[in-house]
Amino acid sequence: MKRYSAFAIAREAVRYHTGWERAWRAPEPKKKYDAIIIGAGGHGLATAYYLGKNFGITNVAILEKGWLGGGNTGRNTTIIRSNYLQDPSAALYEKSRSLYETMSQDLNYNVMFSPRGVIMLAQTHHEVRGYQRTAHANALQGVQTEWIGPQKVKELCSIINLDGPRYPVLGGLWQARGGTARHDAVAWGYARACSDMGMDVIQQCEVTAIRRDGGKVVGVDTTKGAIDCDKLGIVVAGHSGDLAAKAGFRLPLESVALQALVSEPIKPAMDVVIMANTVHGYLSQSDKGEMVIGGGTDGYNNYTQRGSFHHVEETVRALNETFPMLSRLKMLRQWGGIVDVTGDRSPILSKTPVDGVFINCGWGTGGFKAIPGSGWAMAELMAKGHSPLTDEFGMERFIEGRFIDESVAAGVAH
Ligand code: FAD
Ligand code: PYC
Repeated sequence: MKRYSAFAIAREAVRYHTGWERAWRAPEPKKKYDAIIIGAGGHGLATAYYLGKNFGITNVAILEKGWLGGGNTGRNTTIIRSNYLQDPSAALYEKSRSLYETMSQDLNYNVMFSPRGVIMLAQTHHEVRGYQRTAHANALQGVQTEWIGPQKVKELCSIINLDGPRYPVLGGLWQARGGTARHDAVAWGYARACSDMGMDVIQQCEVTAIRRDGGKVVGVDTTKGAIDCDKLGIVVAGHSGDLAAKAGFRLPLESVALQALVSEPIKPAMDVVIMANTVHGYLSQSDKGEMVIGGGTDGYNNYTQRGSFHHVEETVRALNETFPMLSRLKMLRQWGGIVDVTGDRSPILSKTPVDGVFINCGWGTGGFKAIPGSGWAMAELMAKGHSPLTDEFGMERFIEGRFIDESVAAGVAH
């Protein structure tokens, strides 16, 4: 793989850009791999990347039924933060946030990580107490966050109306090194690095069955034929229940649509990310100038991967109270993704009842921020059978009643 650099741009500029090579190969599947990952979203690709980088396992295929990054990874509002409450979550999300800091250099691919800072607004006394508690927990966990008052919120975000009639802004939980990254660049960067290590990223290849010999996985059937493997990682977000059923076990998950929209582009108006969880919406401004706005999940389970108009209306109506200038903007487009939600709003990174099958799912509305950390941890789990970052996130916790409750930190209404 030729490295991307300022020198490469200059070189290609003088030869009319004829020397760029394909970012990743488009191979046909081999008969057998040491490991197969189902799902070329961020989590699947990151898992494969760290299998190669950290454990030297490169005889790997990543199978994707559509196009890589075409699931939730390419549909989210790109918010990155690690201000969770419970210790196992803080460890995992902070590992992930710290990997985002150096991801562009590590992958030699500009993922446009922008640590512009994230505020989670408190607009009720209940939220004030909740976020102050999180700030204290984060201090003990070594995660840098702070509680800030309303005036500081206004300094950081001048378009905010502090004195809303129903929900005045009472302060916020501020994470200065939270922010955003370009979501599809994250998928593309990992895919290019995996391909460069000799792994096969195979698109348009749907897994239709999981084959077992007794209690052990031996391979998968796909729309491109049967492929054998020693280990299998299921990393398919909203389709996790479906794939688990193919392997012969059940998951404590629900799949629901979550949606977002962008406004027409405007001049720079805000340079932080805001999550306003009481009026319910989250927003940031993209580099192109669009206001990127997200809402809550649909109130019923579905696999439709599209938005619904009543959510757009509810989200924008509620946000207008706190951000009145939004009422003057036109909506440019909206979309949805299918997110996989667990009862405690924490992910599942786990061995499964089938020997050799591992599952990474349940990131729900908040897994973009977790991509590198999750990939790092899942690779360790698949390579060594255990990872300190995944120990608490096994699926047996739902039988044992050992929940990792992150319903406040999730920030999105379910
Ligand atoms: P995906 O990216 O969905 O990848 C799974 C892949 O598996 C898909 O490409 C799918 O096609 C493939 N697949 C499924 N079945 C099969 C099969 N049988 N064979 C082969 N391939 C298969 N998170 C944040 O942290 N911050 C945010 O701001 C944020 N905002 C969001 C806003 C919206 C509107 C949505 C929908 C989500 C948001 N999220 C956010 C959540 C985040 O996007 C997801 O948690 C994350 O992208 C999940 O990544 P993934 O790799 O697990 O799944
Ligand atoms: O988890 O930070 C998050 C998030 C923001 C928008 C959707 N999820």
